[in-house]
Amino acid sequence: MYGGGYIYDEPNKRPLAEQLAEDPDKLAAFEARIAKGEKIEPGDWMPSEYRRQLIRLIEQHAHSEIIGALPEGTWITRAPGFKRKLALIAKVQDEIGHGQLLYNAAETLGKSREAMINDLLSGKSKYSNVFNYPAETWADVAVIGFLIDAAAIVNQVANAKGSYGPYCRALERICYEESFHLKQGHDAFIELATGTPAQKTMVQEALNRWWQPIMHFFGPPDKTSSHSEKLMQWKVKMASNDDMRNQFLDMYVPKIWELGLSLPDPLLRKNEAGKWEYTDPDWDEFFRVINGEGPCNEERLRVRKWAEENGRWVRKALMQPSDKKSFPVA
Ligand code: BYC
Repeated sequence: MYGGGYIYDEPNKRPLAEQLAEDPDKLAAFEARIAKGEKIEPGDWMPSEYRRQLIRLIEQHAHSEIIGALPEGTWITRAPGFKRKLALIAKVQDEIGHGQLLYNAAETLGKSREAMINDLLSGKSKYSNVFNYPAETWADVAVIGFLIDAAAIVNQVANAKGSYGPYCRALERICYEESFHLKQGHDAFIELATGTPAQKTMVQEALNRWWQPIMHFFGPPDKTSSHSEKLMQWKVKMASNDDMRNQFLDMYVPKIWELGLSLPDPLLRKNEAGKWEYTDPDWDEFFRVINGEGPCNEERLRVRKWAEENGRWVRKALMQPSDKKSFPVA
């Protein structure tokens, strides 16, 4: 474990209305800046609840990138052919890079990297539900690269226009790279979907396995989402969970159907008002998975702990004063 701690105030447990009442003039000026579309920067005054929410959300996002590298990472040595291996190595490296960018953005709010990693490893912090499922076949990697990256792009393109400068700038850069990931996932997906009968079966089965976790990816329905209202008012989230889910369905369901594949939901259809209707995914499963009881939660954290412990000597070496870093000259 790292030894660092919080350098920002511990999450305020007082009711939100009470916290916000503490400085109504500053709060009004802050909200007016957000309403005008200005970016809030690290040194600016912000309500403690805005800071706390941003830390929670950006930190979870950073953990999702780092843990999200694991299901695909296990396929690097088994990807079919040299070019697919190269592309997958590059993608997995990018995801780790996204984690670094996001940890940096969260650090600007006053929580140390060490504290964030400790909270991930102890199970205190959440990360995206989707990475707690196994990538059983190469087709699972294609589904992740195509549809999970697509879902992430829908969320990130919207939130890149949000109110907190460092998070928005990190998201913009991430979106450029994610659009390449989407292309490589789409390419692998199409190759399987238009391939031999065995390949088509493999991708259909992967799609069936991943559909529910993908529907969960955008978060619980708006009526039960605990943070959305305030985060949307403060322009941290630029669309609600249900609106993002709808946008994703609108963009990607037709692409899946065009390839002759089906989705495991007999009720899935677009209604006359242009909204997608679907069977409500199993939200009890979602909450079990995000609270540590998914099929791979234990394994994911075990691998991260191993990496932290075995990388400790590298971090220690990097922290040495620079005169001790150079190799001795004979
Ligand atoms: N997974 O009030 P709500 C990638 C939690 S990585 C887990 O609606 P919020 C990639 C939520 O935290 C990119 N937990 O929450 C990487 C809250 O619990 P707490 C991943 C979830 O935050 C490698 C509770 O449920 N993208 O693409 O307003 C390879 C109530 O929910 C999830 C991001 O991380 C979930 N899916 O909205 C390939 C985007 N959903 O904290 C690809 C950043 C909800 O109260 N995150 N919860 O205990 C967000 O935009 C928002 O956090 C969400 C949820 C829209 C996901």
